[in-house]
Amino acid sequence: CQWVGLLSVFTMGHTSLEKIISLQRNPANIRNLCILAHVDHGKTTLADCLVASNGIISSRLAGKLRYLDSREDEQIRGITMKSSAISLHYSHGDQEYLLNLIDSPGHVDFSSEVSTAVRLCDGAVVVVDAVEGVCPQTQVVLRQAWLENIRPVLVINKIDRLVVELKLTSQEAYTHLKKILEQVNAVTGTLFTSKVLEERAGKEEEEEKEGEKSSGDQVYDWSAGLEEVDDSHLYFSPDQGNVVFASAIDGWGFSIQHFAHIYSERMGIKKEVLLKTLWGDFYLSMKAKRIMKGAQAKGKKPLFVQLVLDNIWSLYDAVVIRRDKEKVEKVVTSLGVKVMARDSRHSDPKVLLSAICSQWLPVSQAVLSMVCEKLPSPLEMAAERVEKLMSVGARRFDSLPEQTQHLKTAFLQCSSEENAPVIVFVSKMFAVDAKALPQHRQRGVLLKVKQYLFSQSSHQEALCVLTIRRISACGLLASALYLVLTSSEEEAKETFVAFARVYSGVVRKGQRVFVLGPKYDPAQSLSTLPEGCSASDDVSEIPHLSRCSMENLYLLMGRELEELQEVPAGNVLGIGGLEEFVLKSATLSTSPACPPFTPLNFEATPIVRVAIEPKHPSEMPKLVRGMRLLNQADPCAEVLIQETGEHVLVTAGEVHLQRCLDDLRERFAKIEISASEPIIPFRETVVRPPKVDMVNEELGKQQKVAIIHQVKEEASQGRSSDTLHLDSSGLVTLTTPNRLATVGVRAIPLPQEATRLLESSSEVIRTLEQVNMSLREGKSLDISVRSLEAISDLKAQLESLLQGRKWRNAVERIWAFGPRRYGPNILLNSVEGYQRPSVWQCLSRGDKASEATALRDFDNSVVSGFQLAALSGPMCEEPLMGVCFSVERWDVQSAAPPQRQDSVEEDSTRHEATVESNVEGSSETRRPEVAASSDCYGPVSGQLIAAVKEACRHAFQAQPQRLMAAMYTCEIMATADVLGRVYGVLGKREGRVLHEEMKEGTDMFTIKAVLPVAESFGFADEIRKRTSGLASPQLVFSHWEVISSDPYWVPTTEEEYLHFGEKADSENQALKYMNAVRRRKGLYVEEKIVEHAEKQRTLGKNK
Ligand SMILES: Nc1nc2c(ncn2[C@@H]2O[C@H](COP(=O)(O)OP(=O)(O)OP(=O)(O)O)[C@@H](O)[C@H]2O)c(=O)[nH]1
Ligand SMILES: [Mg+2]
Repeated sequence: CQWVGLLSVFTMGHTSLEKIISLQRNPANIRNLCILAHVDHGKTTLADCLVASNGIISSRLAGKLRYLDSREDEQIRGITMKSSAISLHYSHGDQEYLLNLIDSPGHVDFSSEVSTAVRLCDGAVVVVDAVEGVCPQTQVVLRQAWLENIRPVLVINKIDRLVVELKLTSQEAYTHLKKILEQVNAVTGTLFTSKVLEERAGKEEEEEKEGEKSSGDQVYDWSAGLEEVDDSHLYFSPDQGNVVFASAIDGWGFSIQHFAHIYSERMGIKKEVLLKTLWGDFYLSMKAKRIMKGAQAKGKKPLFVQLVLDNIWSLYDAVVIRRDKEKVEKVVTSLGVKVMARDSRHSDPKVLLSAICSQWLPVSQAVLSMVCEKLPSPLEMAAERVEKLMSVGARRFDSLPEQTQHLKTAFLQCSSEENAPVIVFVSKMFAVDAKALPQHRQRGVLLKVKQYLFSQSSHQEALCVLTIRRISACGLLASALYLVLTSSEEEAKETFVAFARVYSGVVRKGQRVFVLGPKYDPAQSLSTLPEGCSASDDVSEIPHLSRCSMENLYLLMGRELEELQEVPAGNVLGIGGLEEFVLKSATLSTSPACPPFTPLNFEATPIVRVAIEPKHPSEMPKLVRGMRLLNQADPCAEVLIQETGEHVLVTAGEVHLQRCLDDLRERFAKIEISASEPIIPFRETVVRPPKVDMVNEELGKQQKVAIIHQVKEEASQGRSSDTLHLDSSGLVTLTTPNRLATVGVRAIPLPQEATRLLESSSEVIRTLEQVNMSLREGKSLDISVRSLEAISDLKAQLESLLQGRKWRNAVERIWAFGPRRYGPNILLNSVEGYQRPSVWQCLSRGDKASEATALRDFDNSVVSGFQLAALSGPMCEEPLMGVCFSVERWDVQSAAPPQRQDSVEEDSTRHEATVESNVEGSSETRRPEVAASSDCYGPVSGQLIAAVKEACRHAFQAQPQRLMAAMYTCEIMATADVLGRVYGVLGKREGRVLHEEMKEGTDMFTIKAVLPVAESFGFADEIRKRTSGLASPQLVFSHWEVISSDPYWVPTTEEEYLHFGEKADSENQALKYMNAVRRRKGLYVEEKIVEHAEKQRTLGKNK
């Protein structure tokens, strides 16, 4: 027991647990921050320096250990995959601060981990590589920080590369740094402008409503708002104190405050003056003994170069480049730093360099001071942010119940009073080995020592040495080793710890709280729950509300956890014992009035799917359990069982996939598994008939006739029957088996831009559908001005994209979107004489005209049929995209006996509701009368659904069909000499280069390209190999693209025969993709496997 205490000293560095606990009680001095950047820009290295400042790791190892990358695969691959938190103590001025620091991954595949980190913070340290500058993920993280309303500060890292690698002069480096700052500010500038414009639009709308009567003609000033709003605090500028220049690997960093302080003492210039002039176009005039403006014009050295960069450059020159011993000694004495003999004798000059730099300009001090001064404390949370967190979806904050609105003050006060309501948000669940929990620490640590002792990896060796050194310092090595060797291997058990933050109140160990599901509605429950209901009362009847108790509370210390008894508001913490109640994220509160927080916004789209099987079929239950655990432990991975019974894992990309598989194998399932080739998603669509044939000959009239003829022929051969009819214009008419209803459907390709608009507006369409649903149920929903605006925007844009004769009035006639009611396909009502309420009815509420129209019976069956058709197309049962089904005929003959008529109709209205939620289930809800009237063919609604679905499929097939492929965009940075090879790899994989640009001041090129997802597997690896690791691409899902080749194409003209041969099966990419999908799904694949079978036949005979 004695040494458990000692070990806790080891994990906490030179700050005691008691100290941290006392700091947790003073929210004014707490900073919750995360480190964000593009991949490899040095986040974890920087975090190392900060961690070392607390003595948790030795400063000699800082930058090499990457302490917060605690997973083995993170160490091996050298990238962060999980965000992890650590609490640090820092004294700044006369104040003591508690910093809850979260390191996040930069690789696109793990951007969901960034979302989970950003949600819990008030500020962010954005790191930018001084050579690479602003990269795609830099923009993404800045946007994420912006969307969550957290304040960023900037660290320009890896400045050593400017000296050593690019060999820039200090003057050139200054120009380069200025450019980087401009780039970063350009990104925030765009975010800011769009927000101001949006807000202004919202405000105007409200004013318009109020002021409509008073003044009709207001002049519209487009620049108003932009000028009034003060935006200076948003931009990064060294004189604002929100920029640090650093080299994390060499352990130095500074803000200009630091140098202003030094030089004001040394040169007798006022600090304020230096602060304003150290960065910018100022120079020191020796003659006038003054600081003057206009360095550039006069060809003078800017102050920043003269007073700051030159010092650093000459240090690098002396220590690293020329290795001039005498000069080094001079510098060392002039800087007044002490260097140990073993450092100055070390063969690697970097050791000496970091020994000097970490004393002269310690990066931790620069960054942490900036954090304390510039980032807000939990007390300064903006009201705007609170409202955003509390109003889920389209709801307006002021439409929430009064008690709920009251909670806003609790957020803003961040109070730890006894009576303050507890509000906690869990942003992710992470798995820990049960032995690593502090309750079981003794054995856990020992096992770790054992792991280190027997590990081969060099990183771990370093850790091992470190650990042993610590332990032996405590005189414990012998006993530790003894225990290690005698302790038996036990099967490790995973437990989950919630990664959370307390927004209000004090969380106590064992406390009971409500768990609020994402769909929980406080308005509904407040009316049913008794007043003053607490989490110990029974709430089983309230939907989306449950209770749990927080079994254990932990302080997050990187790879270690420390047990806590209570945690006051404003802190980040770990909570144990929630795995039964929380899947991935949740809101916890003692008040049932608390609304669930808005869901995290994930930038990554899960797109790579694989089917997973255990090597030994008998281990299936273990796999299922493992996949469940994985699903809980990863914010972004999805686990599902397909209709085919396959267990499918959906991940954001290749690296993410690899990590998930490793996790399954080694932690969650602990069995051998095999994963299928990645399942590539496709979309099916129709296009306008081509004007030229495959050999680029214009299709003459004659040939067109031939094609139509062919279609007709097909129709008469197989597709047409007595209930199905296809006319030459592509209209498909189909009659239900009982001959009571006939539908006529035509498929029309949507213009590309319209498809893209629908695809990107799925959230808006979903809201629209929700509103329509509640209107149909007779309820009204309070939707926010912003959502209404988005809906009317969408409508206007669609109208402008659907122009021309055939789209006349089409937007008004939209019947539904699909699949799943929000997809990028449209069902159009072109039935003569059928006026149904518009899908846009929420925009014209109160308009009497729209209320007069009513739904026809079975309206919903038509929609359901369309949904089914859009969900899986006839080519290879993949979802449709960009198809408009225009229903031109819908006749219902009433052949049922007249006395039964009423009952059918009555029933049909009841059906509406059930079909809504469950298409297949509708047949079970039919009533006996209907069964009678619907004869042997089943219920009318079911028949109609099937008929519409079939009609849509046939109409689809009557048009030229195409596959659509998912595309990645990738940005590759490569040096000039490997450029050719990058192009080679791209070309081989059907990639297309969009543009190529040279990064100014470097010899690097940035290439932006698109690449089909289907061709992307192994792409990153191949590029890395072919360029010896110099280029590394980041693949981000971008859009869907039509594959131009026709999978059903066969040559019809003489030229085509000549060109492609009779079978034309040589190079049809689309056909290849289509058949691969069909084969995977077990569908019939039409292809000749044996071409010339004679030989085989003879073989057979000879037997
Ligand atoms: N030259 C130089 N290299 C650095 C510096 N900081 C970090 N590096 C190197 O950059 C590489 C990436 O560093 P990490 O700290 O792992 O980067 P990261 O941002 O955490 O990367 P991810 O977490 O994978 O996004 C490592 O090889 C570091 O040694 C620096 O200041 N100068
Ligand atoms: Mg990292």
